[in-house]
Amino acid sequence: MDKKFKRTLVTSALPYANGPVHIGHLAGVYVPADIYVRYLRMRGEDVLYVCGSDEHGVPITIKARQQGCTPQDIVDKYHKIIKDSFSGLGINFDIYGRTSSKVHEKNASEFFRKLYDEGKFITRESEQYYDPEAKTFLADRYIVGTCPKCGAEGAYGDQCEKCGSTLSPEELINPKSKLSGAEPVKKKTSHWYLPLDQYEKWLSVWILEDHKEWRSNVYGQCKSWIDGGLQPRAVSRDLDWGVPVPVEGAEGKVLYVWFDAPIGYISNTQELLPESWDKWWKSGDTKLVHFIGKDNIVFHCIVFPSMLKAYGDGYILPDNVPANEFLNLEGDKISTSRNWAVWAHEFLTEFPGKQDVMRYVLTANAPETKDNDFSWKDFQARNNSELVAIFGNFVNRAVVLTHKYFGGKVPACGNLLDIDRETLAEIPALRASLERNIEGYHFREALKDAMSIARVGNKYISDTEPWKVAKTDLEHTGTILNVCLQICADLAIAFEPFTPFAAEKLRNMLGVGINAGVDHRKGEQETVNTYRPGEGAALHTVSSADCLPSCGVCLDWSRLGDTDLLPAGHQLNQPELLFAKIEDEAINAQLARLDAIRAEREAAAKAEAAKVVAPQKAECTFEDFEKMDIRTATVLEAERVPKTDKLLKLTIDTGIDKRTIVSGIAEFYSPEDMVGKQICILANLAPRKIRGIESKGMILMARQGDGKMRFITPAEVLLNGAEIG
Ligand code: B3M
Ligand code: ZN
Repeated sequence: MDKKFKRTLVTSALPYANGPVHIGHLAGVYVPADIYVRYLRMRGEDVLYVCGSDEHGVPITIKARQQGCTPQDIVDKYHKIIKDSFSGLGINFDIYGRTSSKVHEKNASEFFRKLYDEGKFITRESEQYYDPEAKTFLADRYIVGTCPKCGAEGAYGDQCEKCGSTLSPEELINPKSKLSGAEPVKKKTSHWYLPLDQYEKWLSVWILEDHKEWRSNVYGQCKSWIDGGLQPRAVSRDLDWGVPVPVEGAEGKVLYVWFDAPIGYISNTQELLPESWDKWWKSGDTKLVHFIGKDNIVFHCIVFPSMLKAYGDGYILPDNVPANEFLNLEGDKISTSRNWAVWAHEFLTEFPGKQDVMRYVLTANAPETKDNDFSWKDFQARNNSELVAIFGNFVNRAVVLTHKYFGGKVPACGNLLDIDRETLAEIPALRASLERNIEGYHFREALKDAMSIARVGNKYISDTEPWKVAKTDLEHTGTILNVCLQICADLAIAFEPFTPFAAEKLRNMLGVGINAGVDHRKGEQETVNTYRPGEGAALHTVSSADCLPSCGVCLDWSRLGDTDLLPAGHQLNQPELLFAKIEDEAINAQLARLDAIRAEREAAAKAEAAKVVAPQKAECTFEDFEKMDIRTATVLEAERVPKTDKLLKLTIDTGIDKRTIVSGIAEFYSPEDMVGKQICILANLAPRKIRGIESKGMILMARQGDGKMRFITPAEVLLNGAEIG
């Protein structure tokens, strides 16, 4: 770590407690942050990992209304689901708090009050939409109407989910309140604003000059905000769910969710470490890193830093904000409202024991520089041909052969041949690259480095064929297996940040523990994870004083790449498979679920399209109309026009004559459907040759917005040739 820092405070975005978390959240924020934190802990750094639920904001009140319960019921429900999902996936926060806690309410309230007292806000009166029936101001999300951009119904006052356009409520056509259905009216209200324009110069130096090393997506977004000129931003809302604005005369107003949520990072730290929290937030030697998704960049790089700057009192600013782009699912944008997602809690029940596979796949495909795609086939392939076939296969061969030839005891390392030496020499270089990549927030590349260690091992055991050497030279077999087992121990260290469950399983097999570093989950008391022989599991949480003396073989990041991690004679435990193959059935079930959702969505979209009514055509005169000879006729014969999908050739009786019309209705009617039907035709349309057939006239059809067509027939059968007009 950079010398100027003594400790690292890592936060990951507080998920809204209005729904479960999905793989997009995991890939974008929580898995990379967890890798980073586990790595730093193993390196012996003092690190604190803080997160929690974001329990305010309008979507939560909307959900509560939809489900006929209170916002508190909603956040209680989802806080638990989200928290359990994270722990199921091995996301090891030091604390997972919540912004509806008392500590947070007090904290956010005091934060606002200090800025208010010091005159750091401006107030502005504005006209906001108000529901005259429900007698309440309406947040943008509470107003729905027709999208001015794409014409979709049900667009929200801030966004159209159909076409993705950002909107303001003023732009909606036919705006209606979601609460009462009433037409909203404008009403005056006043709010507090943080004058971001006053921080523009400072932000420009701090970010654009001093943080050129930030990821280009983050830097680029900040630059375009700053270049575009910053505007004062409202920090309060007319709403009854949130932290009340702590000012006289502010009844019915709460802090804007994006004002209180980032303060939640501080509140959660206080909750965990009531005595020492400020060491983490107010010392210049703390490195603060925010892991977020790209839609949160402005809040974490511009708004929250301006809040902290305005507050003063020694608050530190982020050293980096490694924001990820978005993860798509099977080629489509993940969407909560369309249920197009893989939900973490469902994954955990449908794929028990496969947490590491998900962590691995999400890291291998992490959307670090651009949006990326998750597909179930790729999930299966990466498991079967990487985790199982390379990592798992190598470890299994090494441990099984050690049991076969040496009773499960690590054999001595004898004379090394070139291939042995060269193989061992590859590890330190991979370790250096892995470290560089994690410290530079390049987790995909770091995972490749870790995987390269497994590839090196797998290639080595295949090339040296210890099972053949054993027939003639048991001593050299021992040397080969010694090398393999040292690499297994390297893997047990290197994969701990990425696939902690498999790493633990591997350490159990090897009969070793690991110094997984200090964590703060037990509050002020510092704890260390390590292994004590005879107790079975490879990870124990003990106080640092108890750890080392009773520890058997204890791996440590600092020894990754050493060639004597496992001493000769050390007893291994029985082999277990690290990873199991994932069969087609499991994958097909997921694909079928998604197909069903897609089919449902397409049907709904079609039904929606059907409703679109074509606009009226340009005016015509009665004389124009009179030129058209429209009359009744009956279909006598019908056949498909060969080599076409759309055309029927019809012989019809027009009352005047019998003639042929070629019509593009084969998509909707078979020849049998048409024979004997009375239809209406435009008789005097100039004849045209279609596919070599002369067509005289046109059948009148009604066409819906989705393209569906039906022929027109009189209300009761008439004589052929009856004029229509
Ligand atoms: N809850 C938005 C989100 O989940 C928001 C993050 C808050 S971080 C302080 O995308
Ligand atoms: Zn739209």
